[in-house]
Amino acid sequence: MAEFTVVIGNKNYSSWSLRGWLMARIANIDFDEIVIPLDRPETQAAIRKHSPSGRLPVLLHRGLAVWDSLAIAEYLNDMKPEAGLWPPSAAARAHARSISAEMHSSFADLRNSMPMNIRASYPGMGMTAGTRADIERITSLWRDCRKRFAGAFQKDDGFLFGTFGAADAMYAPVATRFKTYGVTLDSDADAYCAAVLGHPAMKEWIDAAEHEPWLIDSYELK
Ligand SMILES: N[C@@H](CCC(=O)N[C@@H](CS)C(=O)NCC(=O)O)C(=O)O
Repeated sequence: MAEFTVVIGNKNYSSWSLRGWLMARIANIDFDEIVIPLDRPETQAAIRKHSPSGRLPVLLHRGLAVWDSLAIAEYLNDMKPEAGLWPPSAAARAHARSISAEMHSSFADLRNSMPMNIRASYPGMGMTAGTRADIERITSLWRDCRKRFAGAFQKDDGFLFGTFGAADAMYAPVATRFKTYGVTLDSDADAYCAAVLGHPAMKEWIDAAEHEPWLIDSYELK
């Protein structure tokens, strides 16, 4: 049994689970994974065995439960400060935490109109005025980040602060949504999404999502 456990929902549909799981991968911890299929009669009881909020993801470590994606990022950063979940300068860390908190608390139109569904292809669907405004804000904050911070550190692998970190994990489900819904992007946003979707941990998650047996009818657009 590994020292850590990450409890998640369906890899195809659960965007918050993807964020928490990526944080664990970035922290380079050895972890067991428990997948609880969402939207079933037994789902809530199964989640509440691990997570007091009734929400996933939750990270379990030595009798401690850490629920919520951002709390998981901070706990893993405490446990593994050398992993680079957050960037190396205070200014960049403040910026990374600001955009991560913004993702956590905003973009309801994008989230509601374009729910994460990795294996689906719904080009043109879900585009409302509100979704368009969310996409503009997100792509402009990505551009600003790359311009100000990506080249400032030792390595630039195409991510927001150079190397793949917690802020990228927070926006990773947005990159999958842009693919699912065929959102046309400028070249900067397109290159950033390609970097995210091409990261080995993302490729592993996407492959698992594509092979998951569960279909949640209410999450599929008609
Ligand atoms: N703010 C939370 C959101 C977690 C969340 O909403 N998770 C959803 C799955 S994506 C959930 O657990 N839903 C419970 C259910 O469907 O019963 C976080 O950042 O982790």
